[in-house]
Amino acid sequence: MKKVALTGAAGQLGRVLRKALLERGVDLRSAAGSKPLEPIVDGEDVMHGDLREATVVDRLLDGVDVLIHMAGTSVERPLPEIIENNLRALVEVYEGARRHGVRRIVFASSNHAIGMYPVQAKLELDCAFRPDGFYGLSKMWGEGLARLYWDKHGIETVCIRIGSCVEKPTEFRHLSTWLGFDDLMQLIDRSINVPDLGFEVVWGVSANTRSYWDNAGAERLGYRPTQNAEDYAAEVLAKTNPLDATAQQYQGGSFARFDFSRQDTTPHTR
Ligand code: 15L
Repeated sequence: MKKVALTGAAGQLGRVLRKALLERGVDLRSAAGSKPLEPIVDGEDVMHGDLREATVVDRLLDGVDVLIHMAGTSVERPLPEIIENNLRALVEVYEGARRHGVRRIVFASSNHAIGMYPVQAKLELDCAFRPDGFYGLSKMWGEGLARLYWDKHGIETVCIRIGSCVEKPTEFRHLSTWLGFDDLMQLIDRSINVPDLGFEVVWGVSANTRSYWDNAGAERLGYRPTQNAEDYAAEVLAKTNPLDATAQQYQGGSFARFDFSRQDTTPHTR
């Protein structure tokens, strides 16, 4: 059986993944950042520590086949924090994967790597990056790092460009960006188990009628989403859209709106 490690286990998605993977009987090591994790099953393999430290990464990756890397800053923050958590720590993780012969990493990328596209655009997987802030920029960099370690060191990565992974859609943008938990688990399961993936990028999105993203090109992964945000449309459309007029024009929503200084707020066409 494969040994799987999960970073960011105390985070919003990490908590969902940790519980669901344990329930599925995965041989899991869960890692948190500064605070120790309370075991949720007897004898659970848990740890915590700062991933910028090689000794912590060594503990994380010892005997591991696949790493699910969810740790890092997950929202827009000042650049120094992003650099430490999403750039430096990621290099340490990939270097650790080299040292320990980890075969595959599942990297939590984000839709914010392309958040400055207009909501009318339907994006393929090979679209150009249009990050909507330093956070989105760090995810673009992370995808580049993953590509480098595949090409130079043969470490496989699946980059999942996660949309809005919440229990159910609660606002208008989610009708396009939602990733339901069942679909998240299917994506993770495929990412762990499909053989010979090499380097793969996939939109982490459910089968939403209004999706901005097209997963043609990621067929090797065999991801077949079963959830659709449209099932919640009536509920969502009865509410006021929380985004202002600028944010509503961009796929990244409020992240695109943040620190926006152009007078003309319409998305650039080139
Ligand atoms: C993300 O990348 C964030 O981590 C999450 O908090 C959400 O904002 C999500 O994107 C989203 O775009 O809804």
